[in-house]
Amino acid sequence: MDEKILEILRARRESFVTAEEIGARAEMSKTTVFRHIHKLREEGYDIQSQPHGGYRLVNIPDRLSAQELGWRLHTKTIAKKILAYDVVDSTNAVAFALAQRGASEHTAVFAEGQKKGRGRLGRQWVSPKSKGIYCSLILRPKISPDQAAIVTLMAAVSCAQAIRKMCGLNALIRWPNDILVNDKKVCGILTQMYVRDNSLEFIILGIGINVNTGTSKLPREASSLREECRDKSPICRIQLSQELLRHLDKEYAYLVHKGPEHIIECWSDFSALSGKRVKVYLANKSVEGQALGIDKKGALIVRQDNGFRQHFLAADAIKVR
Ligand code: BT5
Repeated sequence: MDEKILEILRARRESFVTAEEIGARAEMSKTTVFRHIHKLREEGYDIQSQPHGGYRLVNIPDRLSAQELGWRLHTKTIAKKILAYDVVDSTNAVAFALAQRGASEHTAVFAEGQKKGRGRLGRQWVSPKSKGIYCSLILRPKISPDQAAIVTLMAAVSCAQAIRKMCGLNALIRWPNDILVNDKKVCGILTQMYVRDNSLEFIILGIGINVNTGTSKLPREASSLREECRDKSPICRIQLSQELLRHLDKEYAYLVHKGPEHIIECWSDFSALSGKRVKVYLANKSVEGQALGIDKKGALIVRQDNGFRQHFLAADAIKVR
């Protein structure tokens, strides 16, 4: 019911809508309209009222609710079903448990904050409440486990596109899973897969973006989009999330229907490493050379000084100055 009232108010944001009109359109009594308006205000909706003039929606709360995230999202696959939580341990853990119980690939899990946000290899992802975007998508692509790395790159391309479009910042991808602005990490991606009998059952694609986070809360080499914007004014997390979900929807459709070529092409436009001298860190050694690009599986191709080329599917890589 709240949704119906919001729909009516949103459609006429420039003028007031009377309680009678809302009641008639939402098929409820005026008293019920009053009750719902009161509830919406308690949830943080700024609804202006005029005696006998009705109601006008002035502002929506800065909260990643399923209702706001799904409002006119119009994606085909990604986030058709949105679950939004206040604080969880990790959205990846929530999505993983849901996927194991059969949740569809339309499912997206969002949280305002995370107590045990995860990075790769048991690292931590700092997730202050109500400042960032923390979300995990359940994906069930029909690919083999050794092709799954390309999904991380698909997400990285989508994140870079969304950040550039919404914030006008020069977002670049540091292979495999970081988004940098002005050489500082503003976003990280954690892809986890579940494999049974050598076949990929599902992927949990976790994305963390520092949106309005103050730098004091972040590691030294990190920043947030707000901090990197010239005017430093708050960025609407709902709009940015929607932008991201739409890019993911488009890129994911390309990937599953047409293969990885489009991602590889886009990736090189956004790459912070292509053509640069890099150092690739593996579990017990590091390799230096020139980054040439990525292959069809999403592996980073590096030419060492002796001319030898290596393809790295999973590692950490940094630019060497
Ligand atoms: C990542 O790992 O960058 C993956 C981060 C994925 C986070 C999302 S949030 C939603 C979903 N649910 C989860 O639990 N996780 C995903 P990695 O490349 O291993 O980088 C981790 C390193 O980044 C840490 O060791 C820190 O140095 C640094 N770091 C931690 N928090 C950060 C932050 N908020 N911003 C930038 N850097 C951070």
